[in-house]
Amino acid sequence: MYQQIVILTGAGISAESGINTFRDQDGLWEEHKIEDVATPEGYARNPVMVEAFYNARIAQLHDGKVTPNKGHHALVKLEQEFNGELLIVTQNIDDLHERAGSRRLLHMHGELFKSRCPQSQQTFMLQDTFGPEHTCTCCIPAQRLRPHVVWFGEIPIGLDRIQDALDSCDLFIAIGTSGTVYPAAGFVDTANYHGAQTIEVNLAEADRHSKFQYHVQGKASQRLPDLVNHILQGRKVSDLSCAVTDNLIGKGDI
Ligand code: BV8
Repeated sequence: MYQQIVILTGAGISAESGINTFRDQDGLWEEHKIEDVATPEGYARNPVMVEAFYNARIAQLHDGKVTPNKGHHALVKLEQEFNGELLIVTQNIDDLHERAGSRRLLHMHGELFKSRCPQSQQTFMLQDTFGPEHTCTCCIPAQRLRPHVVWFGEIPIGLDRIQDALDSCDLFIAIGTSGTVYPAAGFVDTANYHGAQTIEVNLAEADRHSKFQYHVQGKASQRLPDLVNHILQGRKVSDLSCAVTDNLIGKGDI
C-alpha cells in the first residue's frame, strides 16, 4: 500500500469537460501567441487583449455545460478513501477539481476566479470579469486588478510545499499533461530520484524517451476510475502491464 501520493494534473483532465487544452488541435495556444497573452510583458503591452483572453475562459467556465468529469470524480474518491497522504498539484486554472470535491489541491499556475493587486499582491475572489474599472481596494490610488495566474517567466505558486511532497512520496501520477512546461515537467525526475513509482495517464502514446516508469494510454475519464480502484485495493502500479521500457510501451491494460 502506498503511503504518500502526489498527483499532477494538466489541461488534459479538463478536456472532456469541454475546456480546450493548450497544445492539442484547436488548443488555446493555436489562437494566441504565448508571449502576447501569458507573459507579464504581453499584459503590460496590451492589458485589454489579455483581459479578453481570460474573460473568454471565465465565460466558458460559467457556461452550465462545463462540469467536472469522471476523471475529476475518480480523484475525489481516491482523496476520500486513501489512508495515506495525498496532494493534487494542478497546472490548471479552472475550478473543476474543487467543484468535483477535491480539497487537498494546489493550483501552481494560479486560479481563473481570482484577481490580484499588482502592487500589494493581495488576491481577491473575482466578482465579475477583468477590465479597467475593476480595481483593488488595498491601494491609493486603486490599482487595476490582474489575473491571479502565473505567466511565463513568473514563479509558480507553492513550490516549497510541492518539493517537500515530491521528496517523500512513493507514488507520482501525472494526468493529462504534455510535460512541456517547467518546473512542473521536472517533477517526475524528482519523484524518480527519491525512489517513487511514477506513472502517467495520457491520451497520447508514451514517448519513447518518457521519464515515467509506467504509462496508461487513454482518456482520463475512462482510465482513472480503474487506476484509483487498483490503488485503493492496496496494489502497486508495477502490477499493471504498462511498463515503459526501451523497447516496449505498455497499452495500460488495468
Ligand atoms: C518559471 C497559466 C522561473 C496561464 C501557464 C527553456 C527550457 C525550459 C524551460 C524554459 C525555457 N525557457 C523558459 C522556460 C521556463 C518556462 C517554460 O517551461 N517554458 C516552456 C514553454 C519551455 N516556465 C516558466 O516560465 C514558469 N516559471 O520557470 O519561473 C522559476 C521557476 C522556479 C523557481 C524559481 C524561478 C511558469 C510557467 C507557467 C506558465 N503558465 N498557465 C494560463 O493558464 O493561461 S502554463 C500552461 O501550460 C497551463 O498552465 C498548462 O496547464 C500548462 C501545461 O500545459 P498542459 O497542461 O500540459 O496542457 P497541454 O495542452 O500542453 O497538454 C495537454 C495534454 O493532455 C496532452 O499531453 C494531451 O495528450 C493530453 N490529453 C488531452 N486530452 C486528454 C489528455 N490526457 C488524458 N485524457 C484526455 N481526455
